[in-house]
Amino acid sequence: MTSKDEFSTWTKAIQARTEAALDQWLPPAAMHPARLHEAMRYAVLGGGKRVRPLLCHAAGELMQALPEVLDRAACALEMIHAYSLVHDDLPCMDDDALRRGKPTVHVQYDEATALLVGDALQTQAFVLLSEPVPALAAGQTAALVHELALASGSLGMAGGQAIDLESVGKRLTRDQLETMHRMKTGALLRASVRMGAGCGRALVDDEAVALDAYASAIGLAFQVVDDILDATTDSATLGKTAGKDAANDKPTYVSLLGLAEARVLAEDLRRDAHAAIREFGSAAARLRSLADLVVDRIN
Ligand code: GRG
Repeated sequence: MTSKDEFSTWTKAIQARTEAALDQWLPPAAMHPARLHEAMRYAVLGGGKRVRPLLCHAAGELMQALPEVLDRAACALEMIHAYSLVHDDLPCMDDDALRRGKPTVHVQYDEATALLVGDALQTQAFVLLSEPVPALAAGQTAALVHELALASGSLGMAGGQAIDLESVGKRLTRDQLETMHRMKTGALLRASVRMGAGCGRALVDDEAVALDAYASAIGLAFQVVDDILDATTDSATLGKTAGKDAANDKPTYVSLLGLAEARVLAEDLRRDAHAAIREFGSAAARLRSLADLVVDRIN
């Protein structure tokens, strides 16, 4: 098997085990209140690239974490991510009708249900993550909860979203745009790497710095690529409405730098991500391939 085939087999296996674990850890659709539980499952299951679980498992494997423990962190991350998409699609935010190739939750159900789906997914993530498991010391569990809460809140994803909403129609400097994206998208991707590693053995200083530099580069690359895809790809391929950034007069890497320079930046960030984990050698091959997976979506 080539290393490319091996990586593709691994990604499919992690995506499948994440789907199965999410299915198990979400309340059954028939459980009272059934409409809410059905809508939560609609928002989470059967779609998405599962990038955060992939990062979590790859970083965790590097630190010899147990796969069953990583499933828990991966599903908590994915529930937070799914909640953010449901709320982002609401009419009071991005007002979108298409997500993962299907009608958004408020279109399929209604706005109040979509709001509650996001709320309940957020708390379900912490129910899952805070549950004591024999393989983790209590301090490790608390650190994981802290990491996810910090990445999701006003200093992370929710704060980034607030900046995003305030920025419509404005010109941001490159630093301001970077801060917004590091918070809105980067914080949860960084947490995916840090939580995966945090499920395993203790990190020595150099390892923590290296993983952080990797996560930081990949987090920003993800957003640069998302901006490029929004400007260059059709809705059917994306599974969500394309061209929305320009239509909504949102500052993006494409509007700031132009398409060609945005592509150069994505490649620079790929190189930064690879360089950051060089010292781990072949043990970090999957993290390396994940950086490629993120950037190669535009190629
Ligand atoms: C509502 C608190 C709150 C936050 C929303 C992440 C976010 C913040 C909004 C999503 C808006 C958006 C399209 C951002 C661009 C990058 C991004 C997160 C894309 C979607 O993530 P993917 O590509 O989605 O990982 P899948 O469907 O593959 O899981």
